[in-house]
Amino acid sequence: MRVFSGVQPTGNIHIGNYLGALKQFVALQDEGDCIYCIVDLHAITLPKEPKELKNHILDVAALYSAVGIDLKKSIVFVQSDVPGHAELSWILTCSSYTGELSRMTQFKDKAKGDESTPTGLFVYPALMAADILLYDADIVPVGNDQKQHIELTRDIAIRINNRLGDDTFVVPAGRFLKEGARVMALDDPTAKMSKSAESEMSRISLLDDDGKIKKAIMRSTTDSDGEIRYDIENKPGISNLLSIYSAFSGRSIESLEQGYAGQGYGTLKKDLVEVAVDALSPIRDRYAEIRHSGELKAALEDGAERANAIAERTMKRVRERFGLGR
Ligand code: AQP
Repeated sequence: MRVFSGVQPTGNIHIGNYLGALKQFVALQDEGDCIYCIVDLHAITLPKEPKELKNHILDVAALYSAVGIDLKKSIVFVQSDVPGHAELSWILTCSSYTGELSRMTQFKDKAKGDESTPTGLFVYPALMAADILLYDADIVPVGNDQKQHIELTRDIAIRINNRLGDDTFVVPAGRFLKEGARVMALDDPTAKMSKSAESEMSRISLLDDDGKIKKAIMRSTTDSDGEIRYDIENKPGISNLLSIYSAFSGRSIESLEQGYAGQGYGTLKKDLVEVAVDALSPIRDRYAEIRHSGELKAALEDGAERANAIAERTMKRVRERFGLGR
């Protein structure tokens, strides 16, 4: 089984990215051949300060290792080190429809109908499809927000396979977790926790210190009825805290509801601070060890070589099927 996924090097990697995606990346290493990318070409769909981007690329690589991705076992690499992503992205762009791209909710949310929206944001899903199809991936571990993009990837792959042969692309499947697949903002539990939200209190970044973790959880938005119960519709704040607790600790929501029955929100929040700090402090330590090491740079070089070898095999097949080249 081949596994592929990626994270954008846009800074502020948070517990939503961790609980929705990175935790799966680690677990799947025992089940298949894993390829984990730092998708820097995706990051420039909105303008980025070049020096910052370069730093964030190494930050994500170090975080991959810090959360438990084995840099020798899995292939970890930077997207722009493999030219096949951009080439296949163009080919897939030509096989996608403007109608289906216009329906992508992430595009609609970010573009908001503004005519000066970068075109890259519009064709982003074709690049994401290229990332996945380039490696003949069977499984793509991601958060719920990527469901629509995975569906589109499958549609494009099937469309091309129907035209050019069933074995042109492997049709991938998304993999989503039960708890953690959609972590909401702590200060507004109706919005997704995101790297780009202005308020620092909306998220917990993986490198936040214990004080910041405590502040964000203790100040998180809840409700006034005082009952610890999972109910997304009516109690989004408490439901979000229960989900995060469950994803960090492995305890089911039901067992948390029973365990906290009759107790106040303050107790739940205090315990969650402890659970989060216990989970995140070893990640911070490992990150500090590896971030500026030669080991990390060597791993990315090796990863680029191994990824390129697979990508080039796919591109040969794809160019042939499309009749490209001499
Ligand atoms: N809130 C979330 N809950 C669960 N999973 C999440 N993911 C993102 N946010 C949540 C998952 O993390 C992986 C990497 O995400 P990405 O780097 O590709 O960027 P994104 O989805 O655009 O992340 P953000 O934080 O929301 O960034 P901005 O603010 O820039 O848009 C993906 O698997 C994603 O599903």
